[in-house]
Amino acid sequence: MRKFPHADLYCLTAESYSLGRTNAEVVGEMIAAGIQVIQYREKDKSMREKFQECQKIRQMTKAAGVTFIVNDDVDLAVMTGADGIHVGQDDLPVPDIRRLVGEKMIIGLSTHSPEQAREAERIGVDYIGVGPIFRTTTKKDVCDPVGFQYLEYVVENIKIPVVAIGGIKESNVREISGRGAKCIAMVTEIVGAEDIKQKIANIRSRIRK
Ligand code: TZP
Ligand code: MG
Repeated sequence: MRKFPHADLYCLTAESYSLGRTNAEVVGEMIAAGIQVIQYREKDKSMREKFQECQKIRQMTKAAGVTFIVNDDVDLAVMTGADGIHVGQDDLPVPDIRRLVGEKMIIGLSTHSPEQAREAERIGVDYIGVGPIFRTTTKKDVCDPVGFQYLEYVVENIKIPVVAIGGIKESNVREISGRGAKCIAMVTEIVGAEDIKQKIANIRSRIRK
């Protein structure tokens, strides 16, 4: 049965912020640091390039027992044997994705309001993204920050796992974990670190357990 793992941190790829390292190199560092969930998110490459990268990252994550999730492209997720697919509110509808991918695959959905979170639960989403918590420029066409009120709403009212995302850094992560977020996603703070292992250790030392 599909299952979103217990994980304190959820890491995403973004090669243009990775200081010249490839996505696969960055994923290798994340795995070495003990990260349990990794999402392939890459907006600037051809489908063929993304496919080849996902094949490689799938091998690496599988060997390490790490959950591998693909952003946006359901075909890429299915064809590379990913554990999950993550979509946004304007992507393909979740019930249709579920019909295509079956019961085993994890489906994650980005949400920005209590209504969207409740609907996600109703339609069988496995975990929700909650954000952006802070202003971020990593994602294009991103909406305004959702505010702590929405984060607190989901922590109190939503039973499926919640992943907080958007503008979260080593410097403010405690504020988010302190508000009850059990799983926290970061893009640039981690892929853009000179020493990814050290950065993850620093972040972990700040998360409220
Ligand atoms: N979804 C909501 S905000 C965001 C995504 C993918 C980008 C977060 O990037 P960063 O660098 O951690 O602010
Ligand atoms: Mg999307």
